[in-house]
Amino acid sequence: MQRETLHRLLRDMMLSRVFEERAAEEYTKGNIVGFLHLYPGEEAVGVGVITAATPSDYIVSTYREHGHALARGVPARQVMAELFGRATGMSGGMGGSMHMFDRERRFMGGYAIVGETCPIAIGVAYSVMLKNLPEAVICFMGDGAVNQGTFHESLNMAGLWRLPILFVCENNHYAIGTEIHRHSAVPEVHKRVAAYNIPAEKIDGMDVLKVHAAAKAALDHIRRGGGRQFIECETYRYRGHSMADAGAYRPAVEVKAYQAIDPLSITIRNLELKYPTASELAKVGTDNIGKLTAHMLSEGHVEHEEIEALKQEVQKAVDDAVAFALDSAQPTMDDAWRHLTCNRHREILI
Ligand SMILES: Cc1ncc(C[n+]2csc(CCOP(=O)(O)OP(=O)(O)O)c2C)c(N)n1
Ligand SMILES: [Mg+2]
Repeated sequence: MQRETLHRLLRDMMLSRVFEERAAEEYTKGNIVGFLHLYPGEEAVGVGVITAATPSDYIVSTYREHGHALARGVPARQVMAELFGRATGMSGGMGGSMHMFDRERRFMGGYAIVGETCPIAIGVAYSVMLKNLPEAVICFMGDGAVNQGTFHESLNMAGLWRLPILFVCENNHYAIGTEIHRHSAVPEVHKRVAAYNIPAEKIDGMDVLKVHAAAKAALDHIRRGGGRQFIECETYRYRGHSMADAGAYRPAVEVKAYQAIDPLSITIRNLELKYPTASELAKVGTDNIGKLTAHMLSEGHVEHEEIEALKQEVQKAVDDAVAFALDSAQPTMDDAWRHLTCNRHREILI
């Protein structure tokens, strides 16, 4: 892999991590209200997949999408301002955390309803197929979505019509507090996908290089006309489901095992640490950012000083994003009306 791509992967994961931890702080200060679902721990999935996309591919995301938007190149200022509900936010301050949208970047939204991304992505993919363009649609969903009717109906259509779509299941093993083996008769998501004639693979979602390689291969295949692909990325979220959830249903060692081995010390600064044993660590694997940094250092793709510089760069971008959001105006009532369409005179529109 090219040095430039490796640096982008590392930067985007670090930016996502620092951005999200700062969003948590701003939420506790009352600057962000409503639901806030954060992404620490899962960066390798979003960043690995989105960096494999071309600008002409589409992305349909969930409510845990801030890191996805950042990886797609939306400036941190616009993402933070949206969380703050300001007019300068990427959805004009009217979407908030769960409804980020950027048409120019083909970021076709975050969605609050579990399983909602699937039929929306199918619609986009159907339009790409009709136009016969070498473009792909990326559809994210969580493991909690896989028992929704929309998931199965969408997979059936994608398999039947060989739509140009890459489904990415972010399997963090939990749907809020319910572990996957408690809600799915067959917890191996990729195995269920076989029923719809869709090639599916399970990937280590804590390893950004593996995610990137799998997504790139799948997207190339789709753009060449091969149609529908599915990857299940096994990952982990360090925090609770949302800021309203302390995540007390998970064994402490399961969470701390990941946090303790994070060399950037970004997620752990406010936590009392109890280091897990080596055998406990072996069971849960290695932190995603740590894995990539270790690889890049050992292969000579990056120097320690560059990592420090990168940390400072992302910290500056996030500080700047918060200052920008605080400085921005709230949307007005006129702004709210501007986005509503009402066919008062009952004209025939189509
Ligand atoms: C149709 C529907 N049912 C229930 C909810 C409430 N809800 C919000 S998030 C969530 C869990 C989803 O878990 P998962 O898909 O694994 O995503 P994760 O939060 O782990 O990223 C539920 C049940 C919802 N938003 N939509
Ligand atoms: Mg989940």
